[in-house]
Order: sequence, then structure tokens, then C-alpha cells
Amino acid sequence: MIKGRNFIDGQWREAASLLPTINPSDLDETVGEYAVSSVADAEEALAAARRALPGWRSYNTQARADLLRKVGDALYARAEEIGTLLSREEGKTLKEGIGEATRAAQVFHFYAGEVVRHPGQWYPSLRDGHNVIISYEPVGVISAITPWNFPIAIPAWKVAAALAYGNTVVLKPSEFTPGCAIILAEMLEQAGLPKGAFNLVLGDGRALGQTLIDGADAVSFTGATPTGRKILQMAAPTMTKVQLELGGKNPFIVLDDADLDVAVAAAAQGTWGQTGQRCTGSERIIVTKGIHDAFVEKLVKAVAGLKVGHALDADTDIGPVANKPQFDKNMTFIEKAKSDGAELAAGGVAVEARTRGYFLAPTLFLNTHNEMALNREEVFGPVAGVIKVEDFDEAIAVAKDCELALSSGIATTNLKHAERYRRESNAGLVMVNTPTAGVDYHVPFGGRAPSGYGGREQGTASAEFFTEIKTAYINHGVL
Ligand code: TXE
Repeated sequence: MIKGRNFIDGQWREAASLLPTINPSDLDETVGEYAVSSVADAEEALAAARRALPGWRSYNTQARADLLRKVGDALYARAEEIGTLLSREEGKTLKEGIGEATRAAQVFHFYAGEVVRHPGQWYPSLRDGHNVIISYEPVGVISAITPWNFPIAIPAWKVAAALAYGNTVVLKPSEFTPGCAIILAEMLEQAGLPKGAFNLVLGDGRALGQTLIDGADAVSFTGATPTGRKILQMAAPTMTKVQLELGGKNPFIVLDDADLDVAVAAAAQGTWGQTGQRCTGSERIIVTKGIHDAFVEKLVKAVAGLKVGHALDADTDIGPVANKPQFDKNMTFIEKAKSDGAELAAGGVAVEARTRGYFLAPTLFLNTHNEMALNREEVFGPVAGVIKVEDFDEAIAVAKDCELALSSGIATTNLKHAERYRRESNAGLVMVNTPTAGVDYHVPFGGRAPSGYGGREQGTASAEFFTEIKTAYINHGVL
């Protein structure tokens, strides 16, 4: 069992109390016991990050790149171990867990390169004898607050980017899945990061939120949309810079001219992959009437073939729901959809497995419409509704009739339709003939408000949030 301590100012520290995590595939197994941090712990971590800032921002560039690369190497080397821990603590399948750990390794390698690749700019000035130099400086101390659904990838893409651009960090991972963050802290320590440049505080964000905002220069948060709104409000008095990656209610459109197999595979992966617990997962499947019946018949067959079970079993396609609050939330949406008149075509019930866990059959509703709660609020589970529409115009209108705008997808073989959708979609991500979830590490990731706020993550786009621009004039005419 993991004993989770805080990592503050280069030291592992006990906290006054501990909180256990339970394996969602096996409720009889405690995975770890983790520090519940106090406000004083968070303040110490922020103070350590502040002290470490001058040293880290002027740290030798090659040494900083080497350090991040070493962490990436360690993540690759331990991907199976981390993937297994992920499966035990979060409930994703072992394949998904190893995939996520590998992604974290790739992210560190990318940002190792970014340390030396990130450019500034030079402009000729309109003033004789002057140059203008634009440089991108670290913002300062970053609080990174992360959710339970990607316990290693999301901390990796916030921490690696923050450190690469010369910031110091306090990471507060989800209280449901902190195990991987501890491994990440160990790796940063072993790679030789100067003390205080990275700090880990565990526990419930509700108790630490205001401290983590007030004591930092910037807060990068991924989680629920209402929490994001709260953080934005809490940051207003200090004007702490805020980046929010929030929920999605992502539409996947299937047009009459779609390749049926491609459409079904993309819809199934986007909807039920990783137990539907991806902010980019498909939750509304919008299908034009000509292909509707054939598509639905195939999709129902596809979902029937998915095996729900213990995350570590080799034949499991879909692991359990990650925790009890999320399981209960899914069931509430299912009951509401039924009472709203949606037709249950698959799932909708808890599933028995060889162990006691939060197993939910992948669920599909038919004959839904966009006004139902099922189609308006983020479920964040293996649950989706099909909405039948007349034509492409109506499909676009329905897709956009939603407050959230993170990802969106379309299945079509018509280039004109694909291009029109790419242009007209209001989402931050548009996926054509491929699932709504799943973006490479080197390209911008995120949505428009209220799905996202304050600059994109990943790739070179993350520099927008993790750096501050300085415009400098140099009068060399005096020389
Ligand atoms: O999120 P929270 P939860 C959505 C999804 C899910 C719901 C709840 O719909 O059902 O959120 O999940 C910390 N100040 N997503 O409860 O509460 C908290 O400790 C500062 C979407 O996990 O937002 C954790 O570290 N921090 C999503 C983190 O915020 C606070 C991913 C996320 O917790 C805080 C996960 C506060 N006041 C869930 N309150 C996505 N967009 O990918 C909580 N936290």
C-alpha cells in the first residue's frame, strides 16, 4: 500500500491526517493512504517555490533540458508500473493506463526540447538606432490543480511546461488519484531538480484553493466547470493569472454520406473509451435520418461486444467508473433520461464482475433530443444519447446549441461537409472521421469558454500561459 506524503522544499513530509484511496475495480482493496494537507502545508510549499524561483529561472538551459529529458526517460522505463497503479487507483484498463504513462513520458521529452527551442523575437524599431526585443519570461510560481481522470498525463503536461519555461510549481493532484503524482515527485527529485522548484501537496482542493491561488502568480486548473468558475472568482482580487480546462458536452455528427464502419468505430471509441471519463468524450451523437437506423443498429451491436470488468483483467474493454460520486452521478443521469422519455438501447445498469466495484454497462439512449438533461450537462461517464436530425444544417445547429464547446466530431466522406464543419464548429477541437477524444501532445488542447479559459495547454501553445511577454527597446545608437 502506498504511503503518500507531501514533497515540500525538497523534503518528504508527513501530514497531520491521512485519506485512503479505494480501488474502483475492487472495493475491498485500499490502494494508498495519503496526506491531507493543511493550509500551512500549502503555504510552506508556495514559499519554497518562491524561494526556488530565481535559481530555476536562471538555471543553465542545457541542464534544465537534460533534467526534463531524464524525467521522460524514467516515465518510459516505469510506464508499466505507473499504468498498473493508474488502473488500480483510477480504474482505467491496463492498456489505457500504460498508454497514459507513455504519454506523460512523451510530454516531458517534448518540453525538454522546448527549453532550447522556445524563441523570442527581434523587430527593427521605427526610431533610429533602436532595436526592439520581445522575450518570454517565466510567470513565477504556478499552482497546478489536477483531476482524477488523467492522474499522470495532466500533471505531466502542466508541470513539464511550467518548469520548461522557467517557473516553479506546487502541484495539488486529485484526492481520488494521487498515487502517480508521488511517483512524478520522486522522479523529479531523482533527476536532480533544485529543492523547492517542484512541490507536491496532497488533499482536498476545497480546503486549499484560496491559498493556492493567493500564493501563486498563476493557477492552471483542470476539473469541473463549476469549480473552474469558483477559481476564477477567487482569483479576481489578486488578479492571479488563471488557466482553466473544464468540461465538455461533445457532439459527434454522423451524416448520411459517412462510412458506416468508420462512424461506428469513432463513435464507440469516443463515447465509451476510458469508461467515458474524458472531457473530450462524445456525449451527444447527432445522426441524420438517412443513415440513422443502420448506424444505430451497428452501434448497439458494437456496444454489446464491450466487456466491462476489473481494470487489470486482460479481457476487459471498459474498466469501472472511477469513484462513487461519479457512479452515482451517472445513475442519476440515466434515471432522468428514462423519465424524460429517452429509449434505453444498451446498458443503463450496474454490472457484476469477479470483484465488488463501480461497474456500469456502457449505456446508449435513442430518441433523445437536445433539451433533455442527458444532452445538456456533462455526464462524464459511459453514457450517451442519439439525436436524430433531418439534415446537416440541423445537425450543426444542434451541435452548437450547447454552452460547452470543448471538442466536436463528424463522420462524413464529403470533403465539403468536413470543411464546412471545421469552419462552423464553435468547439476548440474538431475531429473528422476520428473520435472526439484523443489529441497529440505537440498541438494545442482546449476549448472555448466555458469549456476552457486562459490559453491552450500542450505543445508550444502552452507558452502563452506559462510565460509573460516583455517588450524591450535598446538604443544602440548611443554606442
Ligand atoms: O472535480 P473537481 P471532481 C468533471 C466531471 C466530474 C466532475 C466532478 O463532470 O463529474 O467534474 O469531478 C480540486 N479550489 N470533471 O470532483 O471538484 C480537487 O481537489 C481549488 C471534468 O473530481 O473540479 C481536484 O484536485 N481546487 C474534468 C480538482 O480540483 C479545488 C476532469 C478537480 O476537482 C476546489 C474531472 C476549489 N474550490 C472531472 N474544489 C475535465 N475537464 O477533464 C475542488 N478542487
